[in-house]
Amino acid sequence: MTTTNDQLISWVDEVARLTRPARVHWCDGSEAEREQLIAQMLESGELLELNQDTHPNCYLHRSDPSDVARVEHLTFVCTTDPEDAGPNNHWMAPDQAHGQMDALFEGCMEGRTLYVVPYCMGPIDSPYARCGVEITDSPYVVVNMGLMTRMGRKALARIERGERFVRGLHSIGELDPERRFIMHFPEELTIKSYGSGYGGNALLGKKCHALRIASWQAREEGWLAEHMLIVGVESPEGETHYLACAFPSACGKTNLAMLLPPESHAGWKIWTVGDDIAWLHVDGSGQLRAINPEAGYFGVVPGTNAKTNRNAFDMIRRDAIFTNVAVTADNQPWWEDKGHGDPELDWQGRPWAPGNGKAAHPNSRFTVSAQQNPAWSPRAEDPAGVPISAIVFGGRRRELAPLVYEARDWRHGVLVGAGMASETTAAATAQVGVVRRDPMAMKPFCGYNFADYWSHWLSIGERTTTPPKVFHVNWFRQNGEGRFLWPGFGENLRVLRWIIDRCAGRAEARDTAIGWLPGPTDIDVEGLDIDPQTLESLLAVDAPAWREELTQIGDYLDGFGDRVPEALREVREQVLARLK
Ligand code: OXD
Ligand code: MN
Repeated sequence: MTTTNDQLISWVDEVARLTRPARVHWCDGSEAEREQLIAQMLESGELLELNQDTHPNCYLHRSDPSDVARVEHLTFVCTTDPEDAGPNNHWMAPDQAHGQMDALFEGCMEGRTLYVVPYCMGPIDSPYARCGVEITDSPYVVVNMGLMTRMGRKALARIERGERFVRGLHSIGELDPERRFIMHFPEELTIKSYGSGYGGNALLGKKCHALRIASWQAREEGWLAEHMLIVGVESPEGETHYLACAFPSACGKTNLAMLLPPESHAGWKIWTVGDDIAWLHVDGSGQLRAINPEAGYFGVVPGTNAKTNRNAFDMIRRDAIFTNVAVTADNQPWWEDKGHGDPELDWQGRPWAPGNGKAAHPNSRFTVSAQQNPAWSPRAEDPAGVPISAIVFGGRRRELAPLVYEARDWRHGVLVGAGMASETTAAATAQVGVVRRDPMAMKPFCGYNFADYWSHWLSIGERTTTPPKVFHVNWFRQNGEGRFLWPGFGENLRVLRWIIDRCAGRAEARDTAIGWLPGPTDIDVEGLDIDPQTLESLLAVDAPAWREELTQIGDYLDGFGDRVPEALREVREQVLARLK
């Protein structure tokens, strides 16, 4: 297979001259190709077979121990004007970055195969979808891209019809942390990633394209690329609302997207459209709609069990790739809180010893096709996407943020998103558990200046006939002893119901300084083991602490200087005034 697209041919030729691979393979995305790649990786040891009786077609990949998460400190946005990348990104001048990267890429594929991976982000027939081509020397990346995107012939056909495509060049290089960089050139729709095989750094369709480059493209074209799950909630009466929810990495997006209604909620159904990324467009009638650009899930494994996420637990029993989990004596995948079995070998393949830390890496992952999810929504293939009733922001906050509150209007909602903060997790290599500002859960992913991004958000609201309501949730409140106040998981449906009822004009709320909050009887807690004081603390607004928070948000916004939209500063002052 090759192509009729001259631009693509000349780019592949140019890369091949630089990287000097032993051979070039154009990926067609076929089953035969996938089988051949898996056979080759089993032979080389890049993949290990898991117990095929209990986990048919499941494989384990053990990454280099230094290469287990995204590397934000090595991730750059390279724009001509540094102000366009903004204080939220590491910046390098495009010429310098190209020079530095091309020096790394020179000859790096000697003796290896160069794979050309055409892919489409979004339903293949959707006008909202966008294409890219990733060149990589990693068969693990190819197989994962095959699960995570619409990869191969059909994507290439779109590109051959003349569509612009994002160019992503990737090599695992020497997997040396000293020679590792993830560079984005949004003005050229180009990505260069060297020295890592980890999902967010190497599966370029995901964070690099569908968020960093796409957010830039989205601003130019008038839409939004967001770090959001998309979930459909269907009532027993058959009314379905779709919510787009932004949470930072490893804060339960996958769990919420495929939530299993608790027994108390017989007749309710949850439909997963997406678990990580949403592309949002205002349609011709002024309705906000969302597509999931991805076709698979790259989810955090530890903590997944029959109670926390039965759908995910079932879906990763076959045709899944596991990265950095432990294995049992009979070669089944194992992770902390799996609920049964014992580890025999840890994620590095060493005999399991408690002194060596967790058996599965805290950021160990599964990759599976979205269609394996029992809650998968066929609307995920709808070229027009799904209509969005509400935007939900959320963080991991031990204190302060109540279980749920509603912003007064779209402008206030943009401030709620811009002021988000969350405790850091193992999804990135840095300290875990420290609270940091993570606006719209996009801190690691916005491909341009946050100040311009907030202006763009404000303008999207203006283009809708009725902007969706905006909410903030926090499943992670703790008491003084570190015990979670809210049961979370399936029970989160109770909060989603209040959100939906607010959208439909059916639910009560009380007016507070920070927005609309449910009163203690507005959320259905029947059958939950939760005492009135706990509920009260979950729904309380601590005015002095919020004043401090709003002051910190003000300082944070000031860090972005004059480009911060005036409307955002005004709403912040209004909220602060109400707190006084
Ligand atoms: C992810 C992440 O992998 O956010 O989705 O890190
Ligand atoms: Mn994510």
